[in-house]
Amino acid sequence: MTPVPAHTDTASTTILVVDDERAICDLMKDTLEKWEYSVRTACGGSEALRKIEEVKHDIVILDVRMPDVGGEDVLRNILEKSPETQVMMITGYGSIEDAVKFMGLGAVDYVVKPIILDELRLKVERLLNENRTRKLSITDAKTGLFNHYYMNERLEEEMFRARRYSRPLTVMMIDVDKFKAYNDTYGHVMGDKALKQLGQNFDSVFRESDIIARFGGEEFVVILTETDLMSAKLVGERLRKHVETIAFPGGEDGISGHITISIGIAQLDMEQEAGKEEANQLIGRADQALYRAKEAGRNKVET
Ligand code: GH3
Ligand code: MG
Ligand code: MG
Repeated sequence: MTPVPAHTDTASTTILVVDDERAICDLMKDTLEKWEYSVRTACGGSEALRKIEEVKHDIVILDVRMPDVGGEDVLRNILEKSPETQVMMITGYGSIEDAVKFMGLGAVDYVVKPIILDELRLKVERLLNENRTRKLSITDAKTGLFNHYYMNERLEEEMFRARRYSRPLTVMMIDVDKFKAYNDTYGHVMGDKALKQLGQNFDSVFRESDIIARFGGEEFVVILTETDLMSAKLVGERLRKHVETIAFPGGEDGISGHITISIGIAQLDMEQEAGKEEANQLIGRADQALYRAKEAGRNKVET
C-alpha cells in the first residue's frame, strides 16, 4: 500500500460513514482513522440526518439500503444542505444499478460490499484530489473568497431555487470607494492586504449560507439566500458601518489606513414566465444601485 501523500491534509478531512450495520461503521471508522482521517459514524439514516445538520463533511460514505431512512433521502438532504460534500455510496454486490442511479442524483462514486479496503483508500484519495482541484478553481487567490466563475454558477442555481420555492433572493454589489487613492497613498501591496482583510471581515455580517465572491478588482458580490430587500439593506448598512471602524494595514510609519465601501442591492424579480430576469440582469440592477450609491456621495447603501 502506498503511503498517503503529505499534501492530502488527511486530518483536516472529515468523513461521515453511514451504515445501519454497526460492525461496518466500526470497521470503516477504525480503518479510515488508521489512515489519519477524521471520522464520524451514523448507524442509520435518521442519525445521519442529525449529524449532517451539525457540521459539513468533506466526504460521506453512505449505505444505499437502510431500514429507517434510505440512502436516497439522505443523499438528497446532503446535496441540498452542503452541495460541496462528496457522497460515495455503499451498495450490495448485485445492486450496482442502484449505485448508478444514485450517481445520476449527484453521488460521485460507489463501493461494493464486501468492501475491499485498498480500493476504498484509493477512491477516498481520488475524491480528495478532485476536491482540492475544485476548491482551487472556485477560489479567488487574493482574498480566499469565491471567484467570479463560482458566483455565476451559484447565482443561476440559487435563482432557480428561489423561483421554484417562491423564496426571496437578493444580490449585493460592494465596491471600495476611491481605492485608487488608497493604492496611491499606501502602495499596491498594502492595497492587496487591505482587500484581503476586507474580505475576511465579511464573515462577521453575512450568514454561512450567503455566497461571498470577489467579482474582480476592488468589487465584491454577495448572494443572499432567503433574504428580501429590506433585510439585505440592514445587512448592507451593518457592513458599511463595520468597515468604517476597521484599521487596515497602512503606511510604514504604522498609521493605519481606512476605507469606505458603497453598496448596491437588488432583489430577484419572481416572474416565472417568458421574459423572466436573467442572472446578468439581476447583477446589472445591483450595479445600477451601486452607481447611485457612488453618485449620492459614496459610503452609502442603495437599492
Ligand atoms: P470609486 O470606486 O469610488 O469610484 O473610485 P475607485 O478609485 O475605487 O475606482 P476606480 O475604478 O477608478 O479604480 C479602482 C482602483 O482599484 C484602481 C486599481 O488600482 C485598484 N485595484 C483594483 N484591483 C486591485 C487589486 O487587486 N489590488 C490593489 N491593490 N488595487 C486594486
Ligand atoms: Mg472603487
Ligand atoms: Mg470598481
